[in-house]
Amino acid sequence: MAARPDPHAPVAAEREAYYAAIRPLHLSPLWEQLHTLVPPQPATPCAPVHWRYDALRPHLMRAGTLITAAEAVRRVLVLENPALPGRACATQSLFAGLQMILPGEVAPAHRHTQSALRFIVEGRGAYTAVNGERATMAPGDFIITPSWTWHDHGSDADGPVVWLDGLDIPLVRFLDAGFAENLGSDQQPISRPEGHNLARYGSNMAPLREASPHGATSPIFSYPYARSRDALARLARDGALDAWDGAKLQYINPASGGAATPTMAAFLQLLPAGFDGRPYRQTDGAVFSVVEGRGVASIGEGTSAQRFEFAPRDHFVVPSWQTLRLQARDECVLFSFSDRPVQLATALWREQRLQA
Ligand code: GTQ
Repeated sequence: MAARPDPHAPVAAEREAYYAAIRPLHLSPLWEQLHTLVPPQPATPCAPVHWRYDALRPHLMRAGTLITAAEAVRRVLVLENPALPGRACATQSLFAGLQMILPGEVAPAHRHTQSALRFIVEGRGAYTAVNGERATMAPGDFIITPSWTWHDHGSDADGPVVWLDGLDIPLVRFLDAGFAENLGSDQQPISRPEGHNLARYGSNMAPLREASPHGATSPIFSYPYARSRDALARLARDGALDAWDGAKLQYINPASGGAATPTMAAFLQLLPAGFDGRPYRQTDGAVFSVVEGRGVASIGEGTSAQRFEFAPRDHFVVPSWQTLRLQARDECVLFSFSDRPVQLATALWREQRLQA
Protein backbone atom coordinates (compact mmCIF):
# COMPACT_ATOMS: atom_id res chain seq x y z
CA MET A 1 0.00 0.00 0.00
CA ALA A 2 1.41 3.38 -0.96
CA ALA A 3 1.94 5.82 1.91
CA ARG A 4 -0.45 8.71 1.84
CA PRO A 5 1.36 12.01 1.35
CA ASP A 6 1.66 13.98 4.58
CA PRO A 7 -0.24 17.24 4.02
CA HIS A 8 2.07 19.00 6.49
CA ALA A 9 5.29 17.86 4.84
CA PRO A 10 5.74 20.82 2.46
CA VAL A 11 5.22 23.30 5.31
CA ALA A 12 7.62 21.42 7.58
CA ALA A 13 10.24 21.25 4.83
CA GLU A 14 9.88 24.94 4.12
CA ARG A 15 10.25 25.78 7.80
CA GLU A 16 13.36 23.61 8.11
CA ALA A 17 14.83 25.42 5.10
CA TYR A 18 13.98 28.71 6.77
CA TYR A 19 15.66 27.65 10.06
CA ALA A 20 18.74 26.61 8.10
CA ALA A 21 18.78 30.00 6.35
CA ILE A 22 18.65 32.02 9.58
CA ARG A 23 21.08 29.83 11.60
CA PRO A 24 24.23 31.41 10.07
CA LEU A 25 22.91 34.77 11.22
CA HIS A 26 22.72 33.44 14.79
CA LEU A 27 18.97 33.54 14.82
CA SER A 28 16.54 30.89 16.01
CA PRO A 29 12.75 30.62 16.08
CA LEU A 30 11.35 31.07 19.57
CA TRP A 31 8.17 29.21 18.65
CA GLU A 32 10.04 25.93 18.45
CA GLN A 33 11.21 26.17 22.08
CA LEU A 34 8.83 28.48 23.92
CA HIS A 35 7.24 25.59 25.83
CA THR A 36 10.59 24.45 27.25
CA LEU A 37 11.87 27.98 27.92
CA VAL A 38 8.76 28.92 29.85
CA PRO A 39 7.50 25.63 31.28
CA PRO A 40 4.21 25.46 33.18
CA GLN A 41 6.19 24.34 36.23
CA PRO A 42 9.86 23.66 37.01
CA ALA A 43 11.14 20.79 34.89
CA THR A 44 14.62 20.30 36.25
CA PRO A 45 17.10 17.98 34.56
CA CYS A 46 18.54 17.35 38.06
CA ALA A 47 17.83 13.84 39.39
CA PRO A 48 17.31 12.56 42.92
CA VAL A 49 20.54 10.88 44.04
CA HIS A 50 21.61 8.99 47.14
CA TRP A 51 25.26 8.56 48.17
CA ARG A 52 25.64 5.85 50.82
CA TYR A 53 28.54 6.66 53.08
CA ASP A 54 29.49 2.99 53.50
CA ALA A 55 29.99 2.64 49.74
CA LEU A 56 31.79 5.94 49.30
CA ARG A 57 34.09 6.01 52.33
CA PRO A 58 36.70 3.48 51.13
CA HIS A 59 37.21 5.55 47.97
CA LEU A 60 37.58 8.75 49.96
CA MET A 61 40.20 7.05 52.15
CA ARG A 62 41.99 5.72 49.07
CA ALA A 63 42.26 9.28 47.75
CA GLY A 64 44.29 9.92 50.90
CA THR A 65 46.92 7.44 49.65
CA LEU A 66 46.96 8.83 46.11
CA ILE A 67 47.34 12.56 46.69
CA THR A 68 48.18 14.86 49.59
CA ALA A 69 45.89 17.68 50.63
CA ALA A 70 48.64 20.14 49.68
CA GLU A 71 48.98 18.74 46.16
CA ALA A 72 45.24 18.45 45.65
CA VAL A 73 44.73 21.93 47.19
CA ARG A 74 41.34 20.56 48.22
CA ARG A 75 41.06 16.76 48.42
CA VAL A 76 37.39 16.49 47.59
CA LEU A 77 35.19 13.87 45.99
CA VAL A 78 32.51 15.82 44.16
CA LEU A 79 28.95 14.60 44.72
CA GLU A 80 28.09 14.85 41.07
CA ASN A 81 24.52 14.56 39.94
CA PRO A 82 24.46 11.78 37.30
CA ALA A 83 21.83 13.70 35.35
CA LEU A 84 24.23 16.69 35.11
CA PRO A 85 27.38 14.84 34.04
CA GLY A 86 30.73 16.62 33.91
CA ARG A 87 29.41 19.78 35.52
CA ALA A 88 30.62 19.13 39.06
CA CYS A 89 27.26 19.96 40.55
CA ALA A 90 24.71 18.33 42.82
CA THR A 91 21.90 20.57 41.57
CA GLN A 92 21.95 23.17 38.80
CA SER A 93 23.03 25.86 41.28
CA LEU A 94 24.89 23.98 44.03
CA PHE A 95 28.19 22.21 44.37
CA ALA A 96 28.53 19.51 47.02
CA GLY A 97 31.61 17.48 47.83
CA LEU A 98 33.17 15.47 50.62
CA GLN A 99 36.54 16.83 51.68
CA MET A 100 39.03 14.69 53.61
CA ILE A 101 42.10 15.76 55.53
CA LEU A 102 44.65 13.56 57.28
CA PRO A 103 46.63 14.31 60.46
CA GLY A 104 49.28 16.96 59.92
CA GLU A 105 48.08 17.96 56.45
CA VAL A 106 47.38 21.47 55.25
CA ALA A 107 45.00 22.58 52.51
CA PRO A 108 46.64 25.88 51.52
CA ALA A 109 45.10 29.31 51.96
CA HIS A 110 43.10 30.84 49.15
CA ARG A 111 40.04 32.98 48.68
CA HIS A 112 37.29 33.17 46.10
CA THR A 113 34.05 34.96 45.47
CA GLN A 114 32.18 31.66 45.79
CA SER A 115 30.67 31.25 49.26
CA ALA A 116 31.28 27.98 51.08
CA LEU A 117 29.68 26.12 53.92
CA ARG A 118 30.98 23.03 55.70
CA PHE A 119 29.12 20.40 57.63
CA ILE A 120 31.33 18.02 59.58
CA VAL A 121 30.60 14.37 58.77
CA GLU A 122 33.30 12.28 60.45
CA GLY A 123 36.16 12.82 62.87
CA ARG A 124 37.17 15.74 65.06
CA GLY A 125 40.25 17.88 65.54
CA ALA A 126 40.75 19.27 62.06
CA TYR A 127 40.29 23.00 61.73
CA THR A 128 39.51 25.62 59.19
CA ALA A 129 40.84 29.13 59.54
CA VAL A 130 38.70 32.02 58.34
CA ASN A 131 39.65 35.65 58.56
CA GLY A 132 42.39 35.14 61.13
CA GLU A 133 40.46 32.78 63.38
CA ARG A 134 40.39 28.99 63.61
CA ALA A 135 37.35 26.81 64.05
CA THR A 136 38.06 23.30 65.28
CA MET A 137 35.73 20.74 63.77
CA ALA A 138 33.51 18.17 65.47
CA PRO A 139 30.78 16.06 63.86
CA GLY A 140 27.65 18.08 63.11
CA ASP A 141 29.32 21.49 63.33
CA PHE A 142 28.25 23.98 60.69
CA ILE A 143 31.01 26.28 59.46
CA ILE A 144 30.91 29.14 56.95
CA THR A 145 33.55 30.60 54.67
CA PRO A 146 32.24 33.99 53.50
CA SER A 147 32.87 35.13 49.94
CA TRP A 148 36.40 36.51 49.40
CA THR A 149 37.78 35.56 52.84
CA TRP A 150 41.10 33.75 53.15
CA HIS A 151 40.65 30.19 54.28
CA ASP A 152 42.90 27.21 54.84
CA HIS A 153 42.25 23.86 56.42
CA GLY A 154 44.56 21.79 58.61
CA SER A 155 44.44 18.92 61.02
CA ASP A 156 45.76 18.12 64.49
CA ALA A 157 43.44 15.11 64.61
CA ASP A 158 44.58 11.54 65.11
CA GLY A 159 42.63 10.18 62.15
CA PRO A 160 40.91 11.31 58.97
CA VAL A 161 38.38 14.13 59.17
CA VAL A 162 35.65 14.39 56.55
CA TRP A 163 33.22 17.20 55.92
CA LEU A 164 30.57 18.14 53.41
CA ASP A 165 31.48 21.18 51.35
CA GLY A 166 28.58 23.19 49.94
CA LEU A 167 29.47 25.95 47.51
CA ASP A 168 27.59 28.16 45.09
CA ILE A 169 30.11 27.32 42.34
CA PRO A 170 27.54 26.54 39.60
CA LEU A 171 25.53 29.66 40.39
CA VAL A 172 28.62 31.89 40.30
CA ARG A 173 29.74 30.19 37.08
CA PHE A 174 26.32 30.84 35.56
CA LEU A 175 26.65 34.51 36.47
CA ASP A 176 30.29 34.61 35.30
CA ALA A 177 31.22 36.36 38.52
CA GLY A 178 33.99 34.14 39.89
CA PHE A 179 37.37 35.40 41.08
CA ALA A 180 39.98 33.49 43.10
CA GLU A 181 43.51 33.95 44.35
CA ASN A 182 46.09 32.09 46.41
CA LEU A 183 47.58 33.65 49.50
CA GLY A 184 51.02 32.32 48.60
CA SER A 185 51.64 30.76 51.99
CA ASP A 186 50.02 27.60 53.31
CA GLN A 187 48.38 29.13 56.32
CA GLN A 188 47.06 32.58 57.02
CA PRO A 189 48.24 34.36 60.16
CA ILE A 190 46.02 33.74 63.18
CA SER A 191 45.10 36.99 64.89
CA ARG A 192 42.21 36.06 67.17
CA PRO A 193 41.57 33.21 69.60
CA GLU A 194 39.17 30.47 68.63
CA GLY A 195 35.53 31.20 69.49
CA HIS A 196 35.96 34.97 69.18
CA ASN A 197 33.27 35.23 66.47
CA LEU A 198 30.82 33.22 68.56
CA ALA A 199 31.43 35.39 71.63
CA ARG A 200 30.76 38.53 69.60
CA TYR A 201 27.74 37.43 67.65
CA GLY A 202 26.56 34.03 68.90
CA SER A 203 24.56 34.89 72.03
CA ASN A 204 21.78 37.03 70.54
CA MET A 205 24.04 39.99 71.22
CA ALA A 206 26.32 42.00 68.98
CA PRO A 207 29.18 44.47 69.39
CA LEU A 208 28.35 48.18 69.47
CA ARG A 209 29.51 50.72 66.88
CA GLU A 210 30.61 48.12 64.38
CA ALA A 211 29.18 46.81 61.15
CA SER A 212 28.92 43.06 60.70
CA PRO A 213 32.32 42.11 59.22
CA HIS A 214 31.20 40.04 56.23
CA GLY A 215 28.35 42.07 54.82
CA ALA A 216 25.45 39.83 53.87
CA THR A 217 27.18 36.73 55.25
CA SER A 218 26.81 35.73 58.87
CA PRO A 219 29.55 37.05 61.18
CA ILE A 220 29.38 33.66 62.97
CA PHE A 221 31.45 31.16 61.13
CA SER A 222 31.12 28.16 63.37
CA TYR A 223 27.80 26.93 64.75
CA PRO A 224 28.66 24.04 67.12
CA TYR A 225 26.48 20.95 66.82
CA ALA A 226 25.88 20.64 70.56
CA ARG A 227 23.99 23.95 70.62
CA SER A 228 21.91 23.34 67.49
CA ARG A 229 21.16 19.74 68.53
CA ASP A 230 20.06 20.84 71.98
CA ALA A 231 17.65 23.41 70.52
CA LEU A 232 16.04 20.73 68.35
CA ALA A 233 15.85 18.27 71.25
CA ARG A 234 14.02 20.86 73.32
CA LEU A 235 11.55 21.62 70.53
CA ALA A 236 10.84 17.92 70.07
CA ARG A 237 10.43 17.43 73.82
CA ASP A 238 8.01 20.36 73.94
CA GLY A 239 5.98 18.76 71.14
CA ALA A 240 6.64 21.67 68.78
CA LEU A 241 6.64 19.47 65.69
CA ASP A 242 5.63 20.36 62.19
CA ALA A 243 3.78 17.64 60.25
CA TRP A 244 6.08 18.11 57.23
CA ASP A 245 9.44 19.01 58.76
CA GLY A 246 9.47 17.67 62.32
CA ALA A 247 11.49 20.21 64.32
CA LYS A 248 13.42 22.25 61.75
CA LEU A 249 15.52 25.37 62.30
CA GLN A 250 17.47 27.52 59.93
CA TYR A 251 21.02 28.66 60.67
CA ILE A 252 20.68 32.43 60.56
CA ASN A 253 22.83 35.45 60.09
CA PRO A 254 22.13 37.22 63.41
CA ALA A 255 22.81 40.58 61.78
CA SER A 256 19.95 40.19 59.31
CA GLY A 257 17.75 37.36 60.59
CA GLY A 258 18.10 35.85 57.13
CA ALA A 259 20.10 32.98 55.73
CA ALA A 260 23.68 32.40 56.86
CA THR A 261 25.09 33.21 53.42
CA PRO A 262 23.70 35.41 50.62
CA THR A 263 23.39 32.46 48.23
CA MET A 264 22.87 29.41 50.43
CA ALA A 265 20.53 28.70 53.32
CA ALA A 266 21.20 25.83 55.72
CA PHE A 267 18.90 23.93 58.03
CA LEU A 268 18.98 21.31 60.77
CA GLN A 269 15.94 19.22 61.61
CA LEU A 270 14.99 16.49 64.02
CA LEU A 271 12.45 13.81 63.16
CA PRO A 272 11.26 11.80 66.16
CA ALA A 273 11.37 8.00 65.89
CA GLY A 274 8.40 6.79 63.86
CA PHE A 275 7.82 10.22 62.27
CA ASP A 276 5.74 9.87 59.10
CA GLY A 277 6.07 13.25 57.42
CA ARG A 278 3.58 14.78 55.01
CA PRO A 279 4.83 15.40 51.47
CA TYR A 280 5.89 18.80 50.19
CA ARG A 281 7.74 20.41 47.34
CA GLN A 282 9.80 23.58 47.11
CA THR A 283 11.44 25.40 44.22
CA ASP A 284 14.82 25.23 45.92
CA GLY A 285 16.41 21.84 45.34
CA ALA A 286 18.37 20.72 48.39
CA VAL A 287 21.35 18.62 49.43
CA PHE A 288 20.87 16.60 52.63
CA SER A 289 23.47 15.18 55.01
CA VAL A 290 22.22 12.60 57.51
CA VAL A 291 23.65 13.16 60.97
CA GLU A 292 21.77 10.68 63.13
CA GLY A 293 19.26 7.87 62.64
CA ARG A 294 17.81 5.78 59.86
CA GLY A 295 14.79 6.57 57.79
CA VAL A 296 13.36 6.92 54.32
CA ALA A 297 13.32 9.88 51.93
CA SER A 298 10.76 9.35 49.15
CA ILE A 299 11.28 11.71 46.25
CA GLY A 300 8.83 12.08 43.37
CA GLU A 301 5.22 11.23 42.72
CA GLY A 302 3.27 8.00 43.28
CA THR A 303 4.75 4.87 41.77
CA SER A 304 7.63 6.72 40.10
CA ALA A 305 8.86 8.01 43.50
CA GLN A 306 12.37 6.99 44.47
CA ARG A 307 12.81 5.58 47.96
CA PHE A 308 16.13 6.30 49.63
CA GLU A 309 16.70 4.32 52.83
CA PHE A 310 19.20 6.56 54.54
CA ALA A 311 21.67 5.98 57.36
CA PRO A 312 24.04 8.31 59.23
CA ARG A 313 26.58 10.15 57.01
CA ASP A 314 24.60 9.42 53.85
CA HIS A 315 23.87 12.28 51.47
CA PHE A 316 21.03 12.79 49.05
CA VAL A 317 19.68 15.38 46.63
CA VAL A 318 16.08 16.52 46.37
CA PRO A 319 15.61 18.31 43.02
CA SER A 320 13.57 21.48 42.63
CA TRP A 321 9.80 21.01 42.80
CA GLN A 322 10.00 17.26 43.32
CA THR A 323 7.84 15.99 46.14
CA LEU A 324 9.72 14.93 49.26
CA ARG A 325 8.37 12.84 52.11
CA LEU A 326 10.53 12.07 55.13
CA GLN A 327 9.96 9.09 57.39
CA ALA A 328 12.08 8.27 60.42
CA ARG A 329 12.66 4.82 61.80
CA ASP A 330 14.84 6.01 64.66
CA GLU A 331 15.13 9.56 65.90
CA CYS A 332 16.81 11.29 62.96
CA VAL A 333 18.76 14.51 62.58
CA LEU A 334 19.20 15.88 59.05
CA PHE A 335 21.26 18.79 57.80
CA SER A 336 20.35 20.37 54.46
CA PHE A 337 21.23 23.36 52.32
CA SER A 338 19.77 25.04 49.25
CA ASP A 339 19.84 28.21 47.15
CA ARG A 340 16.74 29.59 48.88
CA PRO A 341 18.15 33.09 49.65
CA VAL A 342 18.66 33.69 45.93
CA GLN A 343 15.12 32.59 45.18
CA LEU A 344 13.71 34.75 47.99
CA ALA A 345 15.71 37.79 46.85
CA THR A 346 14.35 37.34 43.34
CA ALA A 347 10.78 36.61 44.53
CA LEU A 348 10.88 33.17 42.91
CA TRP A 349 10.65 30.86 45.90
CA ARG A 350 7.51 28.77 46.21
CA GLU A 351 6.47 25.81 48.24
CA GLN A 352 3.48 23.50 48.35
CA ARG A 353 2.70 21.54 51.47
CA LEU A 354 0.55 18.57 50.51
CA GLN A 355 -1.87 16.82 52.83
CA ALA A 356 -0.97 13.24 52.01
O1 GTQ B 1 37.62 24.39 50.79
O2 GTQ B 1 38.07 26.13 49.62
O3 GTQ B 1 34.92 21.49 47.89
O4 GTQ B 1 37.57 26.16 47.11
C1 GTQ B 1 35.59 23.21 46.43
C2 GTQ B 1 36.26 24.41 46.25
C3 GTQ B 1 36.23 23.23 48.73
C4 GTQ B 1 37.57 25.02 49.73
C5 GTQ B 1 35.57 22.64 47.68
C6 GTQ B 1 36.92 25.00 47.29
C7 GTQ B 1 36.89 24.41 48.55
